[in-house]
Amino acid sequence: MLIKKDEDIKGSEITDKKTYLNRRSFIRGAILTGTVAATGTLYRTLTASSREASSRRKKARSSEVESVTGGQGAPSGQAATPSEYSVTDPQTPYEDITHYNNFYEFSTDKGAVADKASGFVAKPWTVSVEGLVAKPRVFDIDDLIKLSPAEERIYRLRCVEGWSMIIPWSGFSLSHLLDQVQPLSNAAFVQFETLYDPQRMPGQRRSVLEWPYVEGLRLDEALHPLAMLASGLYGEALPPQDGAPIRLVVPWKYGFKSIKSIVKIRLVDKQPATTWNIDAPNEYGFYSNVNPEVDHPRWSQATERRIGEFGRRKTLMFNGYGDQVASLYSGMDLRANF
Ligand SMILES: Nc1nc2c(c(=O)[nH]1)N[C@H]1C(S)=C(S)[C@@H](COP(=O)(O)O)O[C@H]1N2
Ligand SMILES: [Mo]
Repeated sequence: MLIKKDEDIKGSEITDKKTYLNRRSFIRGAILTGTVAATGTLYRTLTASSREASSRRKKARSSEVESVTGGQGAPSGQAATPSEYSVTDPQTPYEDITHYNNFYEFSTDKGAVADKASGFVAKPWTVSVEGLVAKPRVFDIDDLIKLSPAEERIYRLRCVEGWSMIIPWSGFSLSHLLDQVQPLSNAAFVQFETLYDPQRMPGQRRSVLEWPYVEGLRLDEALHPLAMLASGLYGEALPPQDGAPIRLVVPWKYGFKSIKSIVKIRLVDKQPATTWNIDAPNEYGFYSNVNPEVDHPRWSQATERRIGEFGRRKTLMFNGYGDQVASLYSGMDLRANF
């Protein structure tokens, strides 16, 4: 049967089989058209996007200069200082980054997320930082974004499904926010929560996942300078489909750890529940570090498809960030703690 072809499932579904079949019977008629639409979008962007992308890039570069002086007081994380953490791989075109998305709150079809999310207004917006902290605080998004100067960081993003992109985010290390609230000595983990609002996020009207989407990090992972709060992309405010107005980016872990549209950050003493682990604990662990040696139960993680490239490339341990992050896991069995 066409829709069960290995290639189709591998490239388009992170969901486990149970949910997949469930959902398929729920929207039986729609899934084939969805697959075709997604593929069409991808091919179109591969051929038509390079000109637009390079003009975006130029624009991104010129806004580095403007944003240092504060710009127009725009609420976005305009790209600013280039970062020492950037990789030099060629950047994925803006069109692909914004039209090939996983954001189940809007759609399970990567090619449809941008359209479904286009009316999403990420304002007003607050982020509550709470739990085991000395100074809990509800931040207005405009204040949060100004906590630390925006840096442009070009990071690899490796989805657990086996594709990857190179994305120029703007924002700053999550540690700057955590410093503000002063974690208590018994805080050991950080839990993150996405907005729950089925009116504005129509995908939440279906139980494809347990809502709201939640994620978590160990506190030392969260304090690692590579763990980033991003509010911009290519020097512009984050578009809804990429997690407006603010999202986490943890480049050494599979993409689903990089939770979008965050409204709550909670410091806790025990390892928190995480959405994909709740959904399929045998497939998605709490750590979810990119690891080419530990396969997903249903596919290999040894290689990946870089969006915009043909063929596959080797997946790197910790997504290529091993020099920076491997010490966080010294002495741990990364097969048991997948
Ligand atoms: N709230 C929320 N965050 C999410 C997701 C989601 O469905 N909901 N998908 C994750 C997955 S699987 C990936 S690969 C990345 C994709 O980010 P991008 O669309 O900006 O490339 O977002 C992650 N964050
Ligand atoms: Mo993903």
